[in-house]
Amino acid sequence: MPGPIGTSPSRRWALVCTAMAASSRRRGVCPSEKPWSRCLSLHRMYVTLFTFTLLCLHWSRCSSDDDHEMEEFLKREFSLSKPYQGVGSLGSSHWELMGDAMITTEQVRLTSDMQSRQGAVWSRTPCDLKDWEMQVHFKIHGQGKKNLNGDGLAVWFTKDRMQKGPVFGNKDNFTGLGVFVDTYPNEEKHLEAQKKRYTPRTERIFPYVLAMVGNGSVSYDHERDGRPTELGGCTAMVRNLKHDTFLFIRYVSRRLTVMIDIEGQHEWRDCLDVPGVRLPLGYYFGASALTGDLTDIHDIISMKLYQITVLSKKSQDEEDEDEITIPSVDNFELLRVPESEERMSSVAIFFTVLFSMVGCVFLIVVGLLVYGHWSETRRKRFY
Ligand SMILES: *[C@@H]1O[C@H](CO)[C@@H](O)[C@H](O)[C@H]1NC(C)=O
Ligand SMILES: *[C@@H]1O[C@H](CO)[C@@H](O)[C@H](O)[C@H]1NC(C)=O
Ligand SMILES: [Ca+2]
Repeated sequence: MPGPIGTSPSRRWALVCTAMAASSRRRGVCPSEKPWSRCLSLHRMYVTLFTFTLLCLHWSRCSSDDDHEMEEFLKREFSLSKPYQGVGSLGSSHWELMGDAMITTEQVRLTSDMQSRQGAVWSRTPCDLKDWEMQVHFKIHGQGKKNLNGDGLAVWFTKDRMQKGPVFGNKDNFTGLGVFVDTYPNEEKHLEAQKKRYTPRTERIFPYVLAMVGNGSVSYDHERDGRPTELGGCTAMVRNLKHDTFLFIRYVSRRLTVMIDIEGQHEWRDCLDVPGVRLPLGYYFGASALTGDLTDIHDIISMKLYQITVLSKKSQDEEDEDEITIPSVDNFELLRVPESEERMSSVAIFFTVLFSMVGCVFLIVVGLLVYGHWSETRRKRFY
């Protein structure tokens, strides 16, 4: 299995630094590991120029500060794997089934390929681990052609458990973390029906993996596939694959990282990476899925929880001082793609052109001055 990778420290500048890197990466313009080299679009550059300068000063520390190691241990009481002994039948089992979910020898089937199903599997034990990683082995398959299937599955770390609802089979206004594998593009279909089109910049290709943190009073916008509350996400073509597909959710030092392994190459691929995610202890792990008019088979093959121990050389930083009671995300605004981005961008283009012209004029003036000075001294030398 994949080993631990380094995390950056949780100091303020690192948070901002990575938040902005993540926010530019999630726009889909930054495929590489060096976000600053290529991915800042010009208009955003002006907005972030000042911060950027500060970040540059810290960048070397930002990227090299991996001087702590991590260890991971499988925690059986929070893991679900074959042969699923007692799950769904024994009260002593660590996991409990709900709704249409059922156990076979090969998987926990959350929904079958039928309409209006919802099923879930929930851990019975609240988890008090501070740093952890959940590795989910799942499978989504069905008869439906692309975009005629739905709705997807979710992995949860929430305050409440065993509650039915519209958010991939869990209740709305949930409290905690949800990571969704959304297989149906509701928003796109909705826009299509209105004969509108996406701008390429805001389009998300489905199936799409995304994360959301709820505090109990934030609703998941199903019609827009959770766009208003999206922390980050990525496209993941996970349906009807022959090989195994995995989702990794890592929560270490308040940093949420989601990775996927769906190519059958045993390689992790970054999906999202968000610092400053505050989740209380004592929440429950679970997974759920839902079908509506469109259907799919949503299977969980295993969920393995690893406790992560960060062996930091540094003394414990600010992290431990206050206990978290309500889930939240620092600098959530920074992660958001502004709704008014399209209108913004024409203003930004104007300023880009303006600044460029001012810059050119400045260069020409400087050039002329230098040339004048140079030719003058040359003339002096010759006469
Ligand atoms: C939950 O989050 C929303 C949006 O960020 C905020 O307006 C609201 O005050 C928060 N509620 C609580 C109880 O923290
Ligand atoms: C969720 O919260 C929103 C805003 O606080 C509220 O309008 C809505 O009725 C709530 N929905 C449920 C199912 O509790
Ligand atoms: Ca959807």
